[in-house]
Amino acid sequence: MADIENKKGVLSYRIDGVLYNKSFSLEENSRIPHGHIMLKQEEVPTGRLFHIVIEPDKKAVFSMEHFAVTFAVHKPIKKCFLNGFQTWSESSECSPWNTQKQMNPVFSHWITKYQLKKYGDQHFMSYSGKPGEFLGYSYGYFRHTDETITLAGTLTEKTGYTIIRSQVETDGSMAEVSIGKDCIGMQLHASTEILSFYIGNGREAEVFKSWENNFTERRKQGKSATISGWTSWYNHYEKIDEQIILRNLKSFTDRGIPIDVFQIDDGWQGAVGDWLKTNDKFPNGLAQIAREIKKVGYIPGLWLAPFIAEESSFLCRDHADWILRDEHGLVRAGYNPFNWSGNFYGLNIDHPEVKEYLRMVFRTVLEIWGFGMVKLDFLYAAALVPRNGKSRGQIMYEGMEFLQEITADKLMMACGVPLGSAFRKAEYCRIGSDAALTWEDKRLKLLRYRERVSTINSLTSTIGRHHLHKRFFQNDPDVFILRDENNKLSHDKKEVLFFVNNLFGGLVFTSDDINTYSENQLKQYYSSFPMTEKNILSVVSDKGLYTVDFQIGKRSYAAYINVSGEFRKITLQGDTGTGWYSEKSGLGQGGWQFKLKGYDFLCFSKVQVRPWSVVGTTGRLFPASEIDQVFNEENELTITFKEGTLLAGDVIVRLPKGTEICMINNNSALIEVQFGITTGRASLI
Ligand code: 9PG
Repeated sequence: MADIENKKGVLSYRIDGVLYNKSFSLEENSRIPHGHIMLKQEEVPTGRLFHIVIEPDKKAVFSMEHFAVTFAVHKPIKKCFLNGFQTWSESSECSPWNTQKQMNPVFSHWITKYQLKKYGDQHFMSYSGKPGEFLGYSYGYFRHTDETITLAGTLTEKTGYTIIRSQVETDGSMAEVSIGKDCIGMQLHASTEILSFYIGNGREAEVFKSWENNFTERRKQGKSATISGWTSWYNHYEKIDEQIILRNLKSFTDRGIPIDVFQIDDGWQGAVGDWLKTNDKFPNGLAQIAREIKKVGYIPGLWLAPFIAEESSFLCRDHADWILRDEHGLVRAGYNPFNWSGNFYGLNIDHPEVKEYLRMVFRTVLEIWGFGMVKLDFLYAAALVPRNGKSRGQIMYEGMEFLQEITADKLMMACGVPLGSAFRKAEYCRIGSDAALTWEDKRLKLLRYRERVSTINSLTSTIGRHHLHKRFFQNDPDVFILRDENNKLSHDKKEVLFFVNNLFGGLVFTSDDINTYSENQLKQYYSSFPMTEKNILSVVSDKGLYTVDFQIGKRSYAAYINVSGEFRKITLQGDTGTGWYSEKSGLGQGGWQFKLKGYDFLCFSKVQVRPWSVVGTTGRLFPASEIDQVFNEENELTITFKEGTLLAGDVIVRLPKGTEICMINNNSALIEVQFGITTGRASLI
């Protein structure tokens, strides 16, 4: 911790209308007008935990305006990451000299004035736009030149959004970090722990582990599994009906594909807000469809946006008092004339009738209709305005607690939510923007709209936020697309997206109609089964080229992913004694150089030193990840596959030097020697 220097804290608050701006020490408790600041610090592996309490004097009520503490980090900085406001906000590592510019001011003015989009933080936060100044929420880190990381991460978002600002010297030599709360609207009557966070420096895996271990809240129901599935949105959008759903369901069951979840997205409901009634495209209701889905062994999933209502809904007409208001009237959460009737509004989730209604909705969906998973969307809308003495983040947190309660033992996937408020509340959480039918939305990118629907935007955040995966929920990278029709993505781009989602995702969905798949597309889809847990060890990003070290079980892998449009040079890791295998390039060794074309990737499995170990398999996204066990009896090998393996290809096994004959699952193997590595290859089909 020698490199992290405590600077000071600052706060602003009003008491009976009088404004106090104070600074305080981070070394000892302080007396402030009408109260005290109490500090608790605790040393933990790689860093320190801070718990900061404001204790108002008897009868004093603090109306909070600002609260932050600052540190100096004295260590050269290569890269900087600050987590974006919510699910859809683009988040990735950047260089110290980069600028984080606010949305184009004219665009921002229009969308704020007419309340067209309230997805981002532009309506309450300002960005300086100066080189080296970055702002984010809940967590952020520096990657130093000595390969360590300095990480700041919230320990709870109960008292609101944790805001992290960093000011990095543009030469990267050092930085100042401030960690604070969005506390506008917060009223303190009693002793309150306003800020608690971890800050530390060390090896990447260790600092993230330390943060994770000290995060205050526990999980609802232990760890959830990595799952695959189908969702209706990214092919049919809101134009779904009963036939489309059942036809797609059949395309999976006809082929015996072992997906976990089959999910109906937006388009089934009477209106956004009217969740108890289906529209006339679902004349038989949803209970029957959920039953059909369960019957074939999949978990039925359903999309809802519980904290919003569109203007044409009965909810808006009959319960105008349920809609969120501020001093200007009803609070719009956005405008969507394409899929919905136009304006949609946030609900006042403090209203007892709203809570009662939502309880009834969830009881109906989960217990009467029988859905086992819900995708809960547009959640940010509950917390657009501070109210009732609570900050935005406090309201968001309470909203997530409420959803956790009413989803009970069913699976929740959260979307359109400030991520920190969903930590350990949802089993699955979308961590990027929507994927699109094109690669990028160039117009919205120019306007610096971070929440834009765009495939490369989604992919960037999927990689950028990978650290959250399995620590706070399972990451949902959004869908892959392999189909030919109804999209403009090139073949290569689709393959990269498919690989990235399978590598980083804890929930791997598609919306493709797999009936339209060619033989090759089916093979490719099958190559991702069975779904396996990946353990990401490191990600190095270099202008669109990502080098990822990871493990599946005990097997080590290296992937090179090029999302830039240009050729990139890659070098296989290790010395010449390190063997690597990929289907595209065959056997290679450490030091080998490859040219990777734009929008391409290579995935290598590391050759084990032990004879009789599997080097790789063909027809797999992750070579050899489908192998369960290898039994060997005098050069006769029996190889078994994990449950859920859909296609067997060739298997390549390392053999002892000089082996001349080998049988693999009763096929005689083709023996080869390359770089001193003897292998046997046989087809297992
Ligand atoms: C359903 C969809 C899908 C999707 C969600 C969410 O207008 N917009 O900018 C906009 C942004 C995101 C969005 C829809 C509209 O997507 O992420 O998976 O469920 O809602 O309406």
